[in-house]
Amino acid sequence: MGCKNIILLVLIATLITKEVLATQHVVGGNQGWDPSSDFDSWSSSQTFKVGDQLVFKYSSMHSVVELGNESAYTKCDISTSLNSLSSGKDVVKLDKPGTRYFTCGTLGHCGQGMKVKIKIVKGNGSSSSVSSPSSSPSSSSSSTTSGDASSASQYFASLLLIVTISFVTMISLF
Ligand SMILES: [Cu+2]
Repeated sequence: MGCKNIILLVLIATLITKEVLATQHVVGGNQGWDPSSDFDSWSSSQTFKVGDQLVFKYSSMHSVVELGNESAYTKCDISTSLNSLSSGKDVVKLDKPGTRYFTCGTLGHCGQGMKVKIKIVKGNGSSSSVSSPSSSPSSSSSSTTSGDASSASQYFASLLLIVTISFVTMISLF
């Protein structure tokens, strides 16, 4: 077996793994977490699944504040914040379906449009019946609980990759 075939196989395995594994969504795309980004059109261009991650990249003049509900989001009411981040490169795990609201903690930035609404759907196996808004997502904070289904598929994907790579390595040796 030639070297090219091995590279090809590893490439395919990597692609499969990427498909199954969680996606990282860089909030705002290339411009990142910045007032110049159009977050509404950015978020509507993405599909957020349970197990995916949001990545907020920004300069020190900004921060990330998670808001508890739609009305706080609409009114830019930061007093109800659930969580606040300020590292400049924050990763937020989307651990369950529902809607989450994020804005910038810097005075005035929310009003300038620096806010984003994230609708999270159940991952894997395009299940169309996802309980959308209605129920007020009051409690949605950290990322301690990992969705069983998504972590199982992640485990399977990693296993698949390891098996494929070792298989290819063995073939190339003999
Ligand atoms: Cu800001």
